[in-house]
Amino acid sequence: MKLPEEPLWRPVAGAAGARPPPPIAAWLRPASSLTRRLRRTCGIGFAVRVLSQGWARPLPDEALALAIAPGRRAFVRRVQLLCDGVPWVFGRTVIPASTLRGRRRRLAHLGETPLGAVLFSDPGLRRESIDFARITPPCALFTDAGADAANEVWARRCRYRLKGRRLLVTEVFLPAISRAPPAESLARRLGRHNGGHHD
Ligand code: VNL
Repeated sequence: MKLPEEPLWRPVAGAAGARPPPPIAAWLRPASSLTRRLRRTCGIGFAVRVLSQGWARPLPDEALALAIAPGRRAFVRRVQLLCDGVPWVFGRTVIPASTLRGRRRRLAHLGETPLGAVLFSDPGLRRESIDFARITPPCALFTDAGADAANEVWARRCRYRLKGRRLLVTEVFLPAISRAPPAESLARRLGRHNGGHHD
């Protein structure tokens, strides 16, 4: 059963009735690396701010998605993706201890390096699923994302496997990103093409 603190994750954005506003829908689409898309839109004003990283209790729906036993800790990294100092995206990555083996241990030592730089260069990476949700209070993720000034925000959540071992990457699109120029049209105007990565 879903608790009121838990988002209703679905494989299609807006499947439950409420639809994401068009500017947000464009960002939710997994057309390319989000970091790359943000860099292209924001230019040199793009930055990653690490809010926290370390061993913590995953949220109940995260534990479920990753088959982590209740009460078990995982590596949780929380970041803001900023444009000119304004948070556009809240990123939350949950990595079970069993995934952080061998050379994947470096995922726990990213520091200010964007996750995508390491994740998407890993040849063992497969995207297993993608889900979308409208996030409203009293969702724990709403509070965690610092979305208090909004009534609702939209998020997508990708579950990946690295050589069979899971991790979960959640991106919450904050209100300020609605005022950004649409990423796709900008890219088209510049005549650039994306090569395939998803994040
Ligand atoms: C990070 C970078 C996380 C880009 C993201 O989503 C992201 C990170 C969770 O560096 O942790 O889209």
